Amino acid sequence: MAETKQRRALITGISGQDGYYLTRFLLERNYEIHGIVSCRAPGIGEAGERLYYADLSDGSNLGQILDKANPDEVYNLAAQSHVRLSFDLPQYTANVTGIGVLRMLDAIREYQQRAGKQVRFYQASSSEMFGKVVESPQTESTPFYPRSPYACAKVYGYWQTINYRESYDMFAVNGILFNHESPKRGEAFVTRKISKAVARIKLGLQDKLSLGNIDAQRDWGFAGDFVEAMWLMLQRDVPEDYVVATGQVHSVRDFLDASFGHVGLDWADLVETDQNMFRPAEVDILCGDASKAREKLNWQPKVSFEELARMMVDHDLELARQEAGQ
Ligand code: NAP
Ligand code: G4F
Repeated sequence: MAETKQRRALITGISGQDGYYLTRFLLERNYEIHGIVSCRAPGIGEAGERLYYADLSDGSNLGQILDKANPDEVYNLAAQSHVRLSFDLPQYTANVTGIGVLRMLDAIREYQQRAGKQVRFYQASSSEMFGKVVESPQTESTPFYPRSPYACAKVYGYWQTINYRESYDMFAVNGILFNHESPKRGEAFVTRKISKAVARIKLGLQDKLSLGNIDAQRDWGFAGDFVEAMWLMLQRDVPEDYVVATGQVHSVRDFLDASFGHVGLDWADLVETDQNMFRPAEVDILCGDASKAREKLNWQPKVSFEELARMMVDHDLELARQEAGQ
């Protein structure tokens, strides 16, 4: 029987939430994983054999990394991904989250010529691009109305991905992913901020939780489900862009209900408002229509909103117990 060649994936942003789940997903499929970590990662100069230091604000070593990794698939997950922070760091966010995509695409275009092979490229595009939504639910053909420097940068990356696909016949796709969360979610994002606070309040390690706009509504899914869709997009014969979403909308208040309720607490007296958490321009509501992903990729989410909240709180309870020495 002919042996199938082991495929190689290069993941930027491998240390982030999605990098964690995608790495595990691809390892289960026998991929050889190579990852790019930023200069903020610990152990500078001591990265393992398949980890490379690079910064998407500086394209100088991306070509060398591609030569070493020799990937069949590249997943571009690296970004300054915090929307609120992007208002404080708009130029940095444009450079990394926007022009960083161009740097990756260009490095891959040149690498393909050197190596004489085609690479499949996934760009982590975002539902934030729909911003002040012009229709609901949002599909692949809904016009964008970005409401933050982050969203503007993502729109730039989205169009460069299409531009390189059409100009240079590259297999480059955008996954337009709606919010997805997990126990690996960064602690500055609202769901994780809540689940961590629930656990610490329950164990007496914290008194209050400060939040911004709790009326905001999102289409929240589980990151472990969403990384499968990234991979499926790269397995198609034709490169196309896909919305990935659950189609279910919940408010931050709903997440408070589900997570505090899971440990038998009422959040009404425990949550206070912090004006610093409000954004100069807010995205009030997002709701995705993932019909195309369902039909063409045979993809669907498995974890419900309530299960997600419970999973995150249970994980943070374990961390809080360790913190409390229990
Ligand atoms: P995340 O946890 O914030 O991870 C971002 C990753 O990017 C981290 O590994 C980070 O490494 C790296 N990074 C940041 N700045 C960098 C730079 N200048 N050069 C190189 N690497 C850099 O994000 P995530 O939730 O996994 O999301 C993955 C991608 O999907 C991001 O592009 C995000 O914008 C996009 N997205 C996310 C969602 C969502 O709901 N999670 C939805 C739609 C799109 P360091 O920590 O070392 O800086
Ligand atoms: O958790 P968030 O910070 O996520 P946001 O802004 O929706 O962005 C996330 O999802 C995008 C996909 O649509 C990604 F592209 C992006 O990279 C990121 O992963 O905030 C969610 C909502 C917002 O409306 C925010 O105003 O929660 C509201 N919120 C209320 N209080 C808060 C807080 N958000 C944060 N981060 N912290 C608060 O204290």
